[in-house]
Amino acid sequence: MMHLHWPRLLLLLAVLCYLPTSYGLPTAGAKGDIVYYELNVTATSSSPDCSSYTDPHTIMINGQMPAPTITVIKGQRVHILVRNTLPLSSKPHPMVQSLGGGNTNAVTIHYHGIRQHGSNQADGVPFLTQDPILPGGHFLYDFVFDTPGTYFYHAHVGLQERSLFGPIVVYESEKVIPGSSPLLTLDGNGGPDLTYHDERTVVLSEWFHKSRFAMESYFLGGNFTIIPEAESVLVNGQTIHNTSSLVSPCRGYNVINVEKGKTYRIRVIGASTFRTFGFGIAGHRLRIIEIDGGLVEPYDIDHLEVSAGQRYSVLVTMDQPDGKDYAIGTNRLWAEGVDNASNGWAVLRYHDNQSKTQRKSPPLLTLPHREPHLPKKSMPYWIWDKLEPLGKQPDMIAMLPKPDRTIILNNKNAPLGGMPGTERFYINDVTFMDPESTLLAQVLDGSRRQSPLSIQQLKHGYDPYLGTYPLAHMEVVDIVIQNTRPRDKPCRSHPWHTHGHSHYLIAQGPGAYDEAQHGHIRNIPRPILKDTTLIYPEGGPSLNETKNASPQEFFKCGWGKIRLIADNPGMWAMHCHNAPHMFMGMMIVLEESPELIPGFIRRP
Ligand SMILES: [Cu+2]
Repeated sequence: MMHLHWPRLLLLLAVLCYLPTSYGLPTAGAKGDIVYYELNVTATSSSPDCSSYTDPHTIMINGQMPAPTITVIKGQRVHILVRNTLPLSSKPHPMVQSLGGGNTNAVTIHYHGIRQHGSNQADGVPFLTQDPILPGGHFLYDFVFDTPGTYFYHAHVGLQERSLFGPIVVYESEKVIPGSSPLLTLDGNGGPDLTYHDERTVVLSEWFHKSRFAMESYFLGGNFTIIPEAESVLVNGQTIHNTSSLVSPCRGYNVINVEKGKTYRIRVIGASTFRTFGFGIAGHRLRIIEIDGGLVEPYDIDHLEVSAGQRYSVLVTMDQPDGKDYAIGTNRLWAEGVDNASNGWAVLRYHDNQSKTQRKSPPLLTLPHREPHLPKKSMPYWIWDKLEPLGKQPDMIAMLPKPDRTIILNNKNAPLGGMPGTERFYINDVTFMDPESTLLAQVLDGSRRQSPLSIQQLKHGYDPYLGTYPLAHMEVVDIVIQNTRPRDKPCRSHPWHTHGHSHYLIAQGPGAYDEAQHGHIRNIPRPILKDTTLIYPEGGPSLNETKNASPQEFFKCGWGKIRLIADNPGMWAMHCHNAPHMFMGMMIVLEESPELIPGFIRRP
């Protein structure tokens, strides 16, 4: 374990006092009672976009998509019993199986953005923190929702998360539960108090006209060309694929009812599995107040950039003429060579007194004419350098000790072992494969191997003996995520997600990261804590300049640097939240102070 000097440790402890409560000791049972949830994983026939395509085996929770919302108050300990009621009959594709893919009906559920401080065993990553739950089996997730904000839960096996996802709302206190009082007020942390009347949730997801099984086989098989776009973009599990050929039954567009004059906290959840979306509401400004669970200084804008895994809360005041519908729309961002239009629409409906008395409205099949302002072009770095934490919080980055190390993650995509027609994603030349047995179980039963290498000896932070990126307890690490592209393919964007920790995005830039040249750069003035960061495709040579290069050459095209504190012993995934990329190997394991795990995690 790394040696920490006492003054340095004290400084770090002082800093941690300012961080969200998850950085303290685990707060098991802090509220006394445990809240129980039961989630039944089901396969249901589904056609949510009014098209002729029906998926006979859509994996959901209790037959619902989005899955039921989990609502708790900060500090609540939960027992979530997940039952896998899927049939046993599904057989893994031989190709997929031999390549380590998870194309079975086994499931795990991950609670995205929940830090699981002291509860690594409840993080829901197959073969890292638990064995997958087989059909007929069940698993009890026991943990504390210790940080308020907007989160979601989703399956973490193969591409199951494309239909198995549901919102998580962790309230800051009893006082902001909708209905508890006419006005809900968030503590401004010495800055502005944030006040609203009620809240709504908007979940963005994608719907493919191809079975999960077929797509998983395609991604890992030998006839891969490109990752296909979703046929439909769903808003709260609904949309219309093609308005000129409606197939019934059709639920139409999702309608979100609001009242004129009121302000709503709208929680926007990026549960897509591939694309980043622009999001806006016609005629309304969005005031961003929360990102990935952290409150930020209010920032007014007409659209959001929502990548897979990202969440926002925006305050929206209903200040437009009453009795009308306003379109909620999306478009595709960072979609190289693809039409950026999306069919993901919904409607914000001001209901005056007259419509309030209607018991049930028929499915909404047409949209209002006026469209939201969505960005015409994808904008590198968006507004990430303009956001700052809410209120008078100290500059956390200035207070933290200097980072102990910089880990470099060089990403690339290339055929598997040079086999034409295959494609894998590699981090530092390693494509992720499921370990042979669950890593956390190895730690707990004492069989986990020890590396002969010290952390200082590792190239780019990777330990080839362990197959992981080891972290020492309370280390402050910078992680540079470097995009690259092959000579003949455009650069891609990647939304990177850290399990078990939120992180600060502290710098980003085009082309290649060079430690000597860029090591000191801090171009995010007031970094915010978040758990998903989009690494933008930007800079580097043009396609024309590289077309005659060797197929073995890769060209650096954009980077981001995040900082995190290794304060949570466990086996943590860190991966691109683009599910096909992750499925094709774009994932690493942070093996964090394994010697402390047995004494640190709370086991039921
Ligand atoms: Cu990716």
